[in-house]
Amino acid sequence: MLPLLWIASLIYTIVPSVTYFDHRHHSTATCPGTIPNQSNASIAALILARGGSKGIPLKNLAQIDGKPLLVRALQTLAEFGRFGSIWVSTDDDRIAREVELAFPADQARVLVHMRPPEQAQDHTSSLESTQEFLRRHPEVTNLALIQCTSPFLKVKYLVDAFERFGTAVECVFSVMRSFKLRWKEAPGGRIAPLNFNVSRRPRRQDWSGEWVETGMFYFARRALLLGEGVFQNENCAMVEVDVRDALEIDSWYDLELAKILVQQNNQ
Ligand SMILES: *[C@@H]1O[C@H](CO)[C@@H](O)[C@H](O)[C@H]1NC(C)=O
Ligand SMILES: CC(=O)N[C@H]1CO[C@H](CO)[C@@H](O)[C@@H]1O
Repeated sequence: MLPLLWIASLIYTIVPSVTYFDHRHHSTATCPGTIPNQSNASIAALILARGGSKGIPLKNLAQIDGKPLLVRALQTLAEFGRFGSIWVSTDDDRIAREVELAFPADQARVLVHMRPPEQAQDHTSSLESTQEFLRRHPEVTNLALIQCTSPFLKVKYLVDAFERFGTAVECVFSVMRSFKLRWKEAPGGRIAPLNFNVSRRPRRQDWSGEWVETGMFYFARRALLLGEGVFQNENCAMVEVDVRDALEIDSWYDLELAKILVQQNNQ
């Protein structure tokens, strides 16, 4: 099964017939027979899906509404339709097969990048895995790391991210607004408020809150990821995700909660 994917990937590289985002016209266009250009217009989407997840085993294939998290995210990316290419980087044949099953290779809508096992350890960071992908794919100049553990990824957030990424910023990532009052442990066994003054406890309507990363996606330019070795800097833009869409699947509890939300048609 896998060599088929590699061949498909090779054909895709030589004779791409891809839908890419034409930034000048803010429209999608198919461009058969030409190599996708190297400009900001083309953004590759990447999902990192290693086999050996902690907490929930094979978490990327955990199902919500009868569909693996990974497939759910890929379908949203395909529906969005403006990525130059959509990739899954994995070390695991089961995950590669699942992708092939959901997206037959002849359609070449989703491609699999098999990464070496030493690049998929518990201590391997998302940044390292992303850099490994970029080194193997010199044609990719802009990358959107998408996390399939955020099951309520929606097309509207991707539209927002694309518009903000444009040419002016080097990175875009998803956040939600938080009104939580935070505390820290201070020296001498004392405690101290982190983001408010106890004499003037803010009411919700008195302040605009704070931004908290949701981990749903991180768009960044190749130079930022490989040159500076970071996903974010001060030139980033943020996309606000509704708190109800911000759930991240880390534990069984999160997974059950996501199933309930889907069943109740809230999502
Ligand atoms: C908190 O607010 C009180 C009352 O306005 C003020 O006197 C105090 O200096 C403030 N504390 C800090 C740490 O800003
Ligand atoms: C290839 C290309 O056009 N890259 C540009 C993408 O946008 C950034 C930020 O504006 C520029 O610095 C790059 O030159």
